[in-house]
Amino acid sequence: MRLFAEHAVRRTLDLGGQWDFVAAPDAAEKDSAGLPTALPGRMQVPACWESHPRLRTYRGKAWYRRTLAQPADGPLRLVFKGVSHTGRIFLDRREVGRHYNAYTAFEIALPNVEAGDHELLVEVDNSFGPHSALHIENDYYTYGGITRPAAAEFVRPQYIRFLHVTPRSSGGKGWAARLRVQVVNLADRPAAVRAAVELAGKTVDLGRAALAPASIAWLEAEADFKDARPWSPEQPTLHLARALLYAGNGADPADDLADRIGFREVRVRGTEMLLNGRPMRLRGFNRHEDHPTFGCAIPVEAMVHDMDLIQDLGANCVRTSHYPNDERWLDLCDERGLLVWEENHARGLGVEQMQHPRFREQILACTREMVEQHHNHPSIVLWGILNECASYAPEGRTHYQEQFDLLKQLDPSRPTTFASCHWERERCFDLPDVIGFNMYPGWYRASTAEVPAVLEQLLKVIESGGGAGKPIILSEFGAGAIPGWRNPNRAYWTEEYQGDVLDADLACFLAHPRLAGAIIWQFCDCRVTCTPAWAMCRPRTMNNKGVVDEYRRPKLAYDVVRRRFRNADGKA
Ligand code: ADA
Repeated sequence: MRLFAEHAVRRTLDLGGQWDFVAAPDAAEKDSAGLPTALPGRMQVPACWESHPRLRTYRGKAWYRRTLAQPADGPLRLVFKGVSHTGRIFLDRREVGRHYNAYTAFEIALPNVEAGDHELLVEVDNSFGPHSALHIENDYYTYGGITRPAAAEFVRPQYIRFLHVTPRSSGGKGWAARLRVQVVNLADRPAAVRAAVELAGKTVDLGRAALAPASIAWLEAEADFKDARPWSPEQPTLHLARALLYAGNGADPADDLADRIGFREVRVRGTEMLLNGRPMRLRGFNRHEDHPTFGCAIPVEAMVHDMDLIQDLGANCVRTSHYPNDERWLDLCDERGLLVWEENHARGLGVEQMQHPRFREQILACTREMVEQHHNHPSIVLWGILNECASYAPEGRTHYQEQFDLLKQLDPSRPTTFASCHWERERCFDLPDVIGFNMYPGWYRASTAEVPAVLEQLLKVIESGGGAGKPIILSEFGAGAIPGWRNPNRAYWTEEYQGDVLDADLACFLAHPRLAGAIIWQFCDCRVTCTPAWAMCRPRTMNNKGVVDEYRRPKLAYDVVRRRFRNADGKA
């Protein structure tokens, strides 16, 4: 399920492949609980159901079913890396778990499942409605299906849930790291365990713990890794960290969990961001997980193609607008040295939407899951929240404050940010470590000739609005171009005009001493929710601001951006 093996001890079964399937309107026979008894279709896992010719715009419920063979009486851990938007999981028709939000993983750990065949049924719902505060009609498409990998894990009653490694440089004396392992006791009686972590040629003992029945505990230790080779975009050296869990006085591990880590440190110093003590300036792309064939369930081979294009363009970073990404994409970023701004799932929510009765619970869960699940990726250098939400209002500010507090509590090692678009109205510039701002000179406001003046105006607003002395990233800018529409009149929507806008933007932003980054909106054209409101400003019902189109065919802007990015100071 990752780009490397996570387990040598734990037995796992990849649940990928063809499942039985039925969409709600076609489910003729149901049991007394309303679950279908006949699932005559077939659907791939992972995939979006919109990839199927009959379900291209289907919004609603659907069911997936397969048989699962439990090898022996004992625990079963089901792991879903992404079900879009809501998943309810049934084992032998009994609901065993549920999860909301397409973009984070969840587990269902059952202490005792009988040996033999079981029916695994998953109800998936991608509808909008009062149950959903984050998935709403929006400027991107939210698909349906089991869209990321899934697995069954035949764990022991005690297993490792998380391994978190936090590296830090020990002031010129090499590297050190904090090692934390979260252990779950599924049994209804106490258990004694011991944990260790193997990393960079060392085995570090994390000590013993007496676990209460049905409980969770952290074991941790600090250790030096003086000579470890650091991770950087130029030399993205990864180390395999492997947590081992021993039951009682056992000499053989009862469970294991591996992850890849990089020794690197991100800090903010005044208006600069530092990576391993050296100034880091971001130049890159916002990227939606979207593809005309695969929807958001992009296969690794197609992710690699995106990575090849992004790096060919000379970018060094990607922003996961506007939700946590597939961890295999993050694995690739780790391997290829692409820096990541990862953010939680929210785009453009106004005051009323942030007061939705489910908003707080759903966004806090998403934030927590994102940070817990992606803690080890060295490529992630910024945690972001709440793109263009109501940070201009006191009600909104309360949420920003709470989420920044949560981020710092979960991971104090990374700087925090959010992307605003509110100019003088903004009330939250004082909260994050790094300021992000989205603006579209030459598109929604001003002309290309006015780019430098608009930037100076923005800098003043930020300095006087609470952001003085902090690093500033222009987190979105760009223009729409209908692929293939070229016209010497260089009018709106032509590929020529998009190139002109990005050329003017990058000439100004990349060289500007006050900016710590410039991130183009966007890498590829993406599908949007088809409502009259969006359709009227989104020709093809696509957001057409990609530098490549949805099939990744370069527009004229590709070469413009490539020239600018490849000269880091922005000279063409
Ligand atoms: C906003 C928003 C993006 C996208 C963009 C646009 O800044 O954050 O998601 O909608 O505008 O294309 O207008």
